[in-house]
Amino acid sequence: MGIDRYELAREMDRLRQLAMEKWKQDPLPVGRAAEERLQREVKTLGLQNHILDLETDGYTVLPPGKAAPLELFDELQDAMNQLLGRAKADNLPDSGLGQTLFHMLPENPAFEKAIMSDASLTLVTYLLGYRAKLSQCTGLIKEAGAPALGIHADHSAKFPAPWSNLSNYCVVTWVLTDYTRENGAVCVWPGSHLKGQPVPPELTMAHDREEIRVLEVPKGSVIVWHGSLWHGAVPRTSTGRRMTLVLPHVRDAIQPQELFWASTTEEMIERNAPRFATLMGLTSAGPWIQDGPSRDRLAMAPFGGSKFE
Ligand SMILES: O=C(O)CCC(=O)C(=O)O
Ligand SMILES: [Fe+2]
Repeated sequence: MGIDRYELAREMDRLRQLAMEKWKQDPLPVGRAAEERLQREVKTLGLQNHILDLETDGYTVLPPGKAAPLELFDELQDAMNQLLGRAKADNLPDSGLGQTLFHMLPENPAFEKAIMSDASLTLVTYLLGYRAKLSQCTGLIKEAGAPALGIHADHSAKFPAPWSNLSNYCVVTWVLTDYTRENGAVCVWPGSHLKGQPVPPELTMAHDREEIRVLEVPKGSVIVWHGSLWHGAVPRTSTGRRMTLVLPHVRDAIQPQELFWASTTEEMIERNAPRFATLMGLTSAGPWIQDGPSRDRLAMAPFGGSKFE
């Protein structure tokens, strides 16, 4: 027997009604208004240099204290450690990602705080617009001997190249343990997002090239990158654990990798700012079944043509 589609439509409608009530408290802008609101937010939060980094290098690092107090990083680390004991984490052996914990968001409210951090969310807005949706809430755990992660662009295996300068997917990575070369830090090829092409096969293991920068940044940092940026991770040689919270996002019309509407509760929507429901995909027009799109949700769509909607 399949999923009860009538019940599914009713459940989704219930969440979407609540999302719409929240939206009315803070409707998201379209057109010129989107750009103007974003400019104000960037200025208020002092993110101008990070925007320049995203333009020129394709990534930026929020230093400790900018996205959230260090206590939140401890909370996130504890939440992941608790999950490690009981959730499946061996989906992708030999991928270079380490142990992976998928769809952690409903397991602990600390993840909601990370997703809603003003500074990182504003950078997501810059890359994907106000209607960006969360695509994954995933934990990576690497131990001694973890191999290098091949250099890749996250737009690869999703969108055909050449890619325009627009980001359609971006990653926000919360550094929960210090990143050093020995600890298996993320590495990037600054400016490679402007190539608009996947990494050629002969460069996927070119971690030692001079163009590659290893991001040796302390716990408490948050790294944000454009979906076309070439990046990977160096191998972990030191003992102990490298722990990372990975929060990829997508533009409104793109299908997220994890089904957030399937685990979002009314309490989660209620206790967060209106944008949370949008991140969960609950203010997007689709997906629908026999109920079809609603006129109200179609009216919330990014119809003004600005990349910041
Ligand atoms: O932290 C890592 O090893 C890199 C993960 C990665 O490539 C990504 O999150 O897109
Ligand atoms: Fe990646």
